[in-house]
Parts: sequence; structure tokens; C-alpha cells
Amino acid sequence: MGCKNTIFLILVATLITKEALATQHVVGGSQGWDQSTDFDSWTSGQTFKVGDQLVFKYSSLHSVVELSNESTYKKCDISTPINTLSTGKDVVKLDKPGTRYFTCGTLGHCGQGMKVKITVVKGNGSSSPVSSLSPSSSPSTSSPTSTNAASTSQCFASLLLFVTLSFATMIYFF
Ligand SMILES: [Cu+2]
Repeated sequence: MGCKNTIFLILVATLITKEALATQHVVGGSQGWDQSTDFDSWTSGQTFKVGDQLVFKYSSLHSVVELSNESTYKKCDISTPINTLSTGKDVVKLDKPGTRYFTCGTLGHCGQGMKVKITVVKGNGSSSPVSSLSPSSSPSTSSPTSTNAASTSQCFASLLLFVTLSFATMIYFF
């Protein structure tokens, strides 16, 4: 397998991985944004990464109010929201790591459990692609064809450079 082919394959894999990483999470799953949804059990099955999106789907009985901190979230204090949405199909981008707090703006709904706390993790998945490179790099110690070994290591070096650059770019764009 040629060096160029390998680089091309890695480029494709990187692009696919990047696509796969940007997940849309429909809040509450099939039940959506509603008082009857158990949001704690919904969030426990999800991983929220930087670059992902939340989608709130709900009827006109509800709205989405983003709160700034744990204290207002616990008290259901919606007097100082940092964002209010009401289209019925709102998309919220998770643009940085940290915790986000959402509740409903309709009187009483927050107290009925219509609130969700989202913990966003830095998710470039940088550990898996890098570690998957290392096993293929050490096939033998004493190869009879030294030129082959040299070109292999050169190829590996350029791959390493390429991967480093790709991740730098990905991190930059996230
Ligand atoms: Cu509501």
C-alpha cells in the first residue's frame, strides 16, 4: 500500500469521524420536551460533546428557557434567563465544554420536572485515531531491505505530521 493511499484513507476516515462526532440530540428522545419525560434517565444514556446540537421538540404549551447556573436551575428561578426559545423545534449548539441548564418557561412545568442539565465534554475523539496508528507501525525489527524500511519510516513521519495537522485544524474549527 502506497503512502499516498494511506494518507488518503486517513483523510477520509478523519472526515467521517468528524461527521459522526457532531450528533443531534433530540431532548427527551421520542417523548420530546414535555413534563412527562424523564430527563434524568434520558441524559444518562447520552454523551454530549462540543459541536453537538440539542433539538427541543414541543407543543405551544411549552418553551425553552436556558438558565445560567445550578442555583437558579434547582430553584426553578426563571427570572434571569440567558436565553429563551419558543419555536417548537429549537436547535441549540453545544459550542464549548461545561454545564448547560434548560427548563420550560410555562408556570409550574419546571417544578413538575421539566428541566434538564446537560454536561458538555470536549469531544474531538483524539485518543482513538492516534492510538490505532501505533500497532501498524511496528511490524519488524530487522528488515532485510533497508530502503523499504527507510521509506516506511518516512511515510510514517509524514503520516504523523498529517494527523497532527488534521487534529490541529479540527481543534481550531471546534
Ligand atoms: Cu412546559
